[in-house]
Amino acid sequence: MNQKPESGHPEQGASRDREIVDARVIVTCPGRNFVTLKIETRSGVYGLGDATLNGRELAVAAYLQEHVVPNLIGRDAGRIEDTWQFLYRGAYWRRGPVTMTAIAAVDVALWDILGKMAGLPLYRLLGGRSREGALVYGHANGSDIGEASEAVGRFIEQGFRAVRAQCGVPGVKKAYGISSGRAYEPAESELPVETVWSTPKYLETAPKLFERLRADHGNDVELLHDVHHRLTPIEAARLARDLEPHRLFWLEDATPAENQKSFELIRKHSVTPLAVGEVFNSIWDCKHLIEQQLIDYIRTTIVHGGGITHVRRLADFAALHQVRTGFHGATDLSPVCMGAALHFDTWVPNFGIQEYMFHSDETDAVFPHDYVLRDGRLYCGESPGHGVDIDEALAAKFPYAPKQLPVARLEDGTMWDW
Ligand code: CS2
Ligand code: MG
Repeated sequence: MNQKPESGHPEQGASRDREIVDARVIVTCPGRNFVTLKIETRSGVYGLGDATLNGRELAVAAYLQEHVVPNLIGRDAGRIEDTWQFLYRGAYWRRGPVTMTAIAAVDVALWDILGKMAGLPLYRLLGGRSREGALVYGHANGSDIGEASEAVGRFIEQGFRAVRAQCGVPGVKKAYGISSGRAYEPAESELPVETVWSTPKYLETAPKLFERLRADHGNDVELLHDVHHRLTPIEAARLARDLEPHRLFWLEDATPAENQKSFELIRKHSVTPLAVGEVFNSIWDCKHLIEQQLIDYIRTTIVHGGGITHVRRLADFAALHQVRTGFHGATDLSPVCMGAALHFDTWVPNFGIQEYMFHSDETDAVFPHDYVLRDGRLYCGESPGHGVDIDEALAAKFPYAPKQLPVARLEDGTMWDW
C-alpha cells in the first residue's frame, strides 16, 4: 500500500514531499460536536477533512483512528483516487454512514493538500468556476404561522433569496425544525428527547403556512419545506398537491427513501419539486430515484457521501437526468464541509441551491474560513485548497460532550421517524 516511486522516476522528489507522515482525529465541541481529520505531509503541508456524523461522532472517530489512519502513514497524498478506492474496496464492508463519512474526511483532506501544493483553490482543480456565488437558503421558523412569517421576513431583509420555512403545529408540542432559541439543529441531550407527532394535525397546518407566506411576502422569494421523513407515500402525495399553488422551490424528505418506488406515487399526484438525500451516503442510494427522475434535487453532501471524489460522480450522474444539487448544510456539518461544498457548488454545472445555517461564533472561531455570505449567496474564497483551517489550541478548550438527536412517537406511543 505504500507506493514507492521507481528509482529515477521524475516525480520522486515531489512524491517524497507528498508522503503522509501524520494523520490525527480532532474532536471538539464549540457549541456542538465536530470531528476533523488532519493529514500532514513530509513537506509540512496539511489538509483537513470533516468527519462529523451528528449523534454518532465517536463511531467515525474510532473508525478513522483504528482502521484508517494506520493505512495512511507512508502513503502518497497525491494519490487521491487510489486512496479512495483502497478505503472503499479494501474495507470489504461497503457503504454506510460511518464508513463513507470516514472516507470523505480522508478524501477532502487530500484534495485540500493537493490545492495547497498546487497553490490553487479547490474549485479550480475541479474544472473552474461555473458561477460567481452559490444561491443559499436560510432556516426560518416560528412557534406558529405568524411567527414563522415574521422570521421569513427577517431573512428577506438580510438579503436571502430563498428561505426554508417550518412552524409549530397546534396540538403538537415540539415540531421538527422549531428553534428553542439557539442555532438549530438539535442533538440536545445525552439520551434522545422524546417528541410526539401527529400527521393529521401537521397536514392541516403546512399548506396554511405557505398560503400565508405567499400572501405576506409575494412570489419572488423561493420557499422550501422539510417534512423530515414523516409522511407515508400517499400522505406525502397529498401534501405535495396541497402545496402546489404556493410554488415551492422544493419539498424535502416527504417520505423515507428506503422504498424508492414510493416516490412514483408522489410524482403521480403533484408537480411540486422534490429533494431527497441528506441521509444517503453513496451513488447507489439515489441511483433509482435519479434514473427514474423521481426527484429534482439531490441533497447528499461531501461529508456523508464519501468526499469530493464520490460526490462528483454522483453529481455527474444526476446531471444526465437533469437532477440538480442541493447540498445538506445544517449546523451539524462543520465549516470544513461547508468550505469544500462551496468550492464544489462553484464548479458543479448542475448546481441548484446550498443549505446554509449560521454556525455559532465559537464554531467560526475554531474553524477560521474564507467563505463569505453576500446578497443571499455564499462565495468561496481564493486561498489554496478549501480555505478552512482549524485552531487546535482553541478546539482543545471545547471537549466532546455526548449528545443524541431526538426521537418521535405517534400520539398512541408508536415509534415514528423523527
Ligand atoms: C435537516 C438536518 O437541514 C436539514 O434539512 O434535515 O438538519 C438534519 O435534521 C440534521 O442534519 C440531523 O443531524
Ligand atoms: Mg432535511
